[in-house]
Amino acid sequence: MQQTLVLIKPDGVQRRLCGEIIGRFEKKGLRLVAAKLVRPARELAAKHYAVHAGKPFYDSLLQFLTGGPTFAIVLEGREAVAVVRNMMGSTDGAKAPPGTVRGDFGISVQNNLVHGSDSPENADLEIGLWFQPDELVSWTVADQSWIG
Ligand code: IDP
Ligand code: MG
Repeated sequence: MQQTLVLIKPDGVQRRLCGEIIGRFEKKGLRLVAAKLVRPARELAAKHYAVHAGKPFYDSLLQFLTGGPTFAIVLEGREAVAVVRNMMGSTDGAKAPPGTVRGDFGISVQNNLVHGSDSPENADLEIGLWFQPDELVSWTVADQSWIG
């Protein structure tokens, strides 16, 4: 079953939106397989956002991500990567449609509440950055056959 890495970024934690955001993903049918509050070191933040190294917003982005606790979670489910990306909304909160996390709660480009892996391959890489293998818990949802 597909897995994806979700980060509730420091602005989401500071704004006490962890429960709201995780609740949306749970109600959709995704299941939690790992979760922890992390204050990432710059090295972890730099690896996570390595693809953006050299861009004008890169330094500010690393300062943002290392500036407070982040809630890191792994979610599992059918098409988990695409489902989370759709529910997040586009990068800029001012443009993200209502009904999405960024569209409902954010208006900033950088401080946009949530990260979700953008492909199954990157999900595997990112899960490996943020979690040890034994931190992922495999479990069966009792009503799985009703959810799909
Ligand atoms: P994504 O999170 O929607 O996949 P990316 O383009 O991968 O967006 O950018 C990673 C993160 O970098 C964004 O979520 C946002 O926090 C930040 N970011 C992206 N573009 C800008 C920008 O133009 N200015 C400031 N921050 C940005
Ligand atoms: Mg991205």
